[in-house]
Amino acid sequence: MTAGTAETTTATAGTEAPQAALEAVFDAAVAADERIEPRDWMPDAYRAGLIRQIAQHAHSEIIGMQPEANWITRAPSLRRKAILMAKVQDEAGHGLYLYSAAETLGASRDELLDKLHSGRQKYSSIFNYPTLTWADVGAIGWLVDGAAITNQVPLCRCSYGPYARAMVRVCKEESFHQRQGYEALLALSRGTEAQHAMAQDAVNRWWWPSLMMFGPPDDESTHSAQAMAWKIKRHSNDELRQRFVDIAVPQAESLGLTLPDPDLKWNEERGHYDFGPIDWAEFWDVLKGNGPCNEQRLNKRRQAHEDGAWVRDAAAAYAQKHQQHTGHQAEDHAGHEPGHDTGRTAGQHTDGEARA
Ligand code: BYC
Repeated sequence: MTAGTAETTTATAGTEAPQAALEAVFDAAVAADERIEPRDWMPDAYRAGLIRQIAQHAHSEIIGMQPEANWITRAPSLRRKAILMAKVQDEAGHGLYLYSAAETLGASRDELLDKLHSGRQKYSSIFNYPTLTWADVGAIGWLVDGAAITNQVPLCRCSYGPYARAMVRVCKEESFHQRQGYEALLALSRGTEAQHAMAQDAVNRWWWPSLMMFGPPDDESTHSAQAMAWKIKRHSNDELRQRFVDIAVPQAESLGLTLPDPDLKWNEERGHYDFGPIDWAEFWDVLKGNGPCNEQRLNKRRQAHEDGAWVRDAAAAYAQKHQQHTGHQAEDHAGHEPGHDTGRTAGQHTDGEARA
């Protein structure tokens, strides 16, 4: 929201304006394409819907590290290994921005992680498929990150400020990820016959799951209508899926690879590629937990969380110590007038605390 609108909201909230007045300010901000910020009034369902989507997105980023990390130790060269490590680290960073964005809505990170670990919140279906060969790393970069960019670039204009701003950096990094995947696949495609076949096999396996990433068809999408009215989503699932197909087909041609869909054909009238039916039964089954790797991914995530407990404990202890220290400092400043110091300066105090 603009400062003026935000002030209006705060003022109205302070005088306990009726719900309708608050809603009117919110609706006007959304209609004017202004950003809703954490301290602005927002409908409960808007807040809940955002927490759901942002949490699912954050979970996808950190679970998405697993299938790729699987290949770090076996990357075919030092260069490929360094690139892949950087990419997997980026995904952790994306998770961090997104959990932080969810926290601005009042969700606690512990609670969100607990929901992921107990299966009460989802992560993207795509990460329940295995990475069988090195070519899968290329296919994920090209197709999965390509689909992610198509979906996430419009999220940079999402009505909720912290989510939209997080997406700007995420998309820049995703572009690098997509290019590295394309380049890795191109090297394989132009390599030996066996390498070419490996690249083709990976594309065959990742194509359909990548199309499923965009979510169910519009007529089965429960959240789209409201999310689009609130400008959280700017395009429907089917629109973005089509956009992705249109981008991917010529790229596959330049890669010298084919896409595993006999119905894929340019439709002059529509100005888009037609494509064959998606196996939605498989999609819903994966969401229910029955994909090839659901169990493995969640188990590994729970284990990583347990293994990281000491880091969280150490960080919490450090924060507490720091808090006590700043508390002492504040007391010192409050208790002593300038010029009436006891001789212990704040600097000395800090040093002492730090070594304690
Ligand atoms: N997988 O009403 P709908 C990445 C669920 S990370 C699982 O259309 P919505 C990367 C949906 O949650 C990529 N579940 O939902 C990371 C809902 O169930 P609930 C992740 C899905 O939210 C690391 C139900 O189906 N990207 O690229 O309007 C390494 C009905 O769906 C999926 C994001 O999260 C799915 N694919 O639209 C490499 C982007 N699709 O919650 C790469 C942000 C749907 O009612 N999210 N469901 O139980 C979005 O844009 C939207 O949430 C979606 C779904 C388009 C995904």
